[in-house]
Amino acid sequence: MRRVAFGLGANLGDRVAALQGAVDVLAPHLADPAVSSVYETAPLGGPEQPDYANAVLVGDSDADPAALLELAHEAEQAWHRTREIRWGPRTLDVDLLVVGDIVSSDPELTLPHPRAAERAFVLEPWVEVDPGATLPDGRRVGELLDALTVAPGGVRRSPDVSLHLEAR
Ligand code: A4P
Ligand code: MG
Repeated sequence: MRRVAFGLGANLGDRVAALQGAVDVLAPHLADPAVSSVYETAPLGGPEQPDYANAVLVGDSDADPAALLELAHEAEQAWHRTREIRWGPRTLDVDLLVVGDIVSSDPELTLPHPRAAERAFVLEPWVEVDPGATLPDGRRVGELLDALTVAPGGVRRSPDVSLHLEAR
C-alpha cells in the first residue's frame, strides 16, 4: 500500500458541496481515509476570482497513479468542471499530491504535484490531516509550510463546516 494525498479546491457555486462530492467519489477507494478541515483561502494566480475552499484527503491505496488520476478526473466531471482558463475559477479541482514515493515528470501526471510544496492552501490542510506526511525527497510537509511566507488571513480554517467520510 502507498500513502496517497489528494488536494481539493473549489471557488464557484456551492464550494463545500463540491469538496464533499469529491470525498464521496475518492474515499471509498482508499484504505483508512482521512479528510482535513475546510480552509477559506485567497486565490493564488490567475485572473481576479473568488476565494477558494480547499481541503486535503489522504489514505492508503494499491492503485497505480494513472488509475488514481482517472478517479480525480471522475470526481471533477461529476461537478461539471470546465477547463477554460488556466488557474481560473472552477467548481472543483482535484490534484494528486503524492502517490507514495513515486516521482514522475510526465506532464499528464507529475508526481509529486509540482506546485504543492509552495502552496499554503495545500500544505496547511495536509499537515493537519497527516502531521507526519513527507514528500518523496524526504522533506516534511510541516517544514515546507513553516518555510513559506503566508499573507495574513490567506489561509483560514473554517470552523463551521466539515467534510465527512461515508461509513464503510
Ligand atoms: N496533471 C499533471 N500532474 C497532475 C497531478 N499531480 N494531479 C495534469 C492532477 N493533474 C495533474 O490540470 C491540467 C492537467 O494537469 C490535467 O489534465 C492532468 O493530466 P487541470 O486541473 O485541468 O488544470 P488546472 O488545475 O487549471 O491547472 P493546474 O496547473 O493543475 O493548476 P493548479 O496547480 O491545480 O492550480 N488558489 C487557491 N487559493 N486555491 C486553489 O485551490 N488552485 C489553482 C489551480 C490556482 N489557485 C488556487 C487554487
Ligand atoms: Mg489541477
